Amino acid sequence: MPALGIIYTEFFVVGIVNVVSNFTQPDGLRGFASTGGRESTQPEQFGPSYCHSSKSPAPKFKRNCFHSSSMTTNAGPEFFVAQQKYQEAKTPEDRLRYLKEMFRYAPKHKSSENLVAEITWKISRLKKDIEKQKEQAKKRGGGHSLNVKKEGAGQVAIVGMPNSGKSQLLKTLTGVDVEVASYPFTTTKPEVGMMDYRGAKVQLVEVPALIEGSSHGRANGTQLLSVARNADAVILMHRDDDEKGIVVKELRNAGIVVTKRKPRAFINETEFNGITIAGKHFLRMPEAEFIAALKKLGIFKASILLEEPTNMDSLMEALDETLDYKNCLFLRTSEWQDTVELREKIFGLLDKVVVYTKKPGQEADMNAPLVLRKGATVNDAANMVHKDIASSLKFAKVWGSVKFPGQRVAKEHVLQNGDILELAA
Ligand SMILES: Nc1nc2c(ncn2[C@@H]2O[C@H](COP(=O)(O)OP(=O)(O)OP(=O)(O)O)[C@@H](O)[C@H]2O)c(=O)[nH]1
Ligand SMILES: [Mg+2]
Repeated sequence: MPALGIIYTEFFVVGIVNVVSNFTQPDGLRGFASTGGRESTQPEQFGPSYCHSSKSPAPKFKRNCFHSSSMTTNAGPEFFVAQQKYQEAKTPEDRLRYLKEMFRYAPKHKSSENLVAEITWKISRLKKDIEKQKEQAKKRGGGHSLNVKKEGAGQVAIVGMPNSGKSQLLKTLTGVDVEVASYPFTTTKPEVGMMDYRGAKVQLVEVPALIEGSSHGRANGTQLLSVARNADAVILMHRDDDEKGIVVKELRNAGIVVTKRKPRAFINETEFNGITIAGKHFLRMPEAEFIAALKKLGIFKASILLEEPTNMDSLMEALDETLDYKNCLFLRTSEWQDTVELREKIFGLLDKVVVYTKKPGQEADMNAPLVLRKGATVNDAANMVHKDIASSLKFAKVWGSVKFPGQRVAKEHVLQNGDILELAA
């Protein structure tokens, strides 16, 4: 116990020293990379007390400085250790690791919201930088990708831990001849099959098994997760809730969010000073606090559009360009059957509809539907058939989602899944 006490005291001292010396640390992390110089033009906007020493002259903003670091006085010793390591880190990957630790140990109460938001933001920017670097390295010829070229109406990745039944699902739904076996890691490369859904073809890709640590590169994890990231949607196979939790976590660590959809908050940088908010009634924190927090992130010129209840956390998530939100179907091994409903759910992940076309006086071809995005209109469908048909369209009739069969509809009429459409040009 005494030994622990000493260690704790040391950490605490490191913490205090660290907070005071924060301003003097050199580092290259950008506060808000795309804001083009806002940091240095508005130094007085940032946290006053810890970003410069009282002896130093003009308080010049340092990019590594945590503007919200006055909050760190409430943090535990682990936070300060992580912050120290972050400031000493030499590589972007190390900086990211210690930022994540700082996030883990940052106090999570109301008064530290800005600090947490700032760390989240820095993590987001750094991840993006790292990804960009990786992309550039790939273009220069380094590394190889396992990504599968997309075909059909859309691509759905089947992910899960070993033996969760991924191959069984792929085989059943697509008829492709993949090995199903009781030993783990049977599938060693992405396996592909095409699933029929009412005449449309959905590409299913079995991603070789993910495990705990895949997101840190274990068992080829980085490449496997990039296959999932490349897909339009995900099916997550699991034998129990523990497996489900592990895979969700690994996906999340790789920037793939499957448990919620992207928050509907949008930010546009503008030419003019000031922050305007449309949809203020959705704001779930005092406006002044919200704007102050944005300014601390270096955002001074922006118009913000809120389309659902939004707090600082959800805004940060919406702004985080490194996150990829994907529709996901959670399937438990043994608890599914090859039914129309299952195929419908899988197709539904793509946010698309199938629409069959017919010529006047003829039957519709039910084997070759148009695949349109949800919300598409008669005009969109006509354009997909042929531009000339769209421009010379006289009228259109719909069977299916309308009040009576063969009802005449306008060009702007929104088509529903399974509709039959007659275009008269
Ligand atoms: N009872 C039952 N067994 C299943 C089901 N799906 C798969 N299995 C069995 O579970 C084992 C693993 O199935 P696979 O489909 O090969 O699992 P996988 O997720 O592709 O495994 P890896 O490729 O090794 O990651 C096999 O012995 C299957 O027969 C299911 O729905 N019900
Ligand atoms: Mg398999």
